[in-house]
Amino acid sequence: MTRIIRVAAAQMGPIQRHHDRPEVVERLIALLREGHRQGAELVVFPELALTTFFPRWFVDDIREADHWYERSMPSPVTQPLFDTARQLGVGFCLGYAELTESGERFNTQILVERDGRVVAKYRKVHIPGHEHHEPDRPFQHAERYYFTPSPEGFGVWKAFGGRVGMMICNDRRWPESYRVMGLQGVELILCGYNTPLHYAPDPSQNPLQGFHNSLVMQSGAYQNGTFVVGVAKGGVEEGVDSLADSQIIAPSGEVLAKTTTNDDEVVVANCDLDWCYQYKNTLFDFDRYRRPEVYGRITSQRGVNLDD
Ligand code: CDT
Repeated sequence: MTRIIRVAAAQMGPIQRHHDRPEVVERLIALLREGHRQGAELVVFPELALTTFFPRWFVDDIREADHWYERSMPSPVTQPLFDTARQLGVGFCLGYAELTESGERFNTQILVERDGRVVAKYRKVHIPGHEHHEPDRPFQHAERYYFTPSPEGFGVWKAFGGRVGMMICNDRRWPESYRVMGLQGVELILCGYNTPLHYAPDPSQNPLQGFHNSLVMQSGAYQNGTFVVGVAKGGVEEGVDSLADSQIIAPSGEVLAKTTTNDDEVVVANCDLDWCYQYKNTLFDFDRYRRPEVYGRITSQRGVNLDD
């Protein structure tokens, strides 16, 4: 029995501030239908796929930002996406800002099975950017003001006939994200992102954004014997240009499909989950070759220690 799942990376172009939720949900449904037309059983949307990337602005009182967050999922406005997906028998992965009943704010992604069940919720672990307004920047990246880092970490769920994990944007730059899932046998990692091309703390990195994006996801896929699906919200959103380059990567590290525009665009690939074992059972046979007894610093220490 093969375990081939056809996956779609449903890249989005910009969502401007004045684009309301119903309009955005219509775009998501159009992308979902396009994924289905191309034979996909799973359609992956970007990080914060329902709104503009609002952490580029500060508000004095965070409650002024409540309208960017979802209090339930599905909600009346997102229900048509869930209904269409169930009718088509297509699952999806969706990123959005979550405001919990107890008032916590997370950067969240959910995984919905082909029968419409929400099978998993992941909340972003690595929250990049800054907490306070930095007037010298051309735009803000205030995720650390708007989101609490997840205390739950990285899970892996049985879904779509395999073992599926999720991460969100900045998580993809950290090898620990992949490895924690790799140690749970992950076969397919789904990752939405919003990556501005301008990086204020070190603009020499600006021309390398596409290179770094591919570098980390291809390495993470190869070193853990897993597929990785990275999906952007790209293009010029509220004057900020963001990386597109959505891609589907094999356990070999090879790119199977990649977008060519920075707008709404769907690319698909057949992901044979058994391919993972050519890596998991050979070079990256963790049980045989890993040396956790000498990796203690990875979990006991956060920053660099120069005193030892
Ligand atoms: N959304 C997100 O995590 N973006 C970051 C931008 C760089 S940090 C300001 C990223 O890692 O792509």
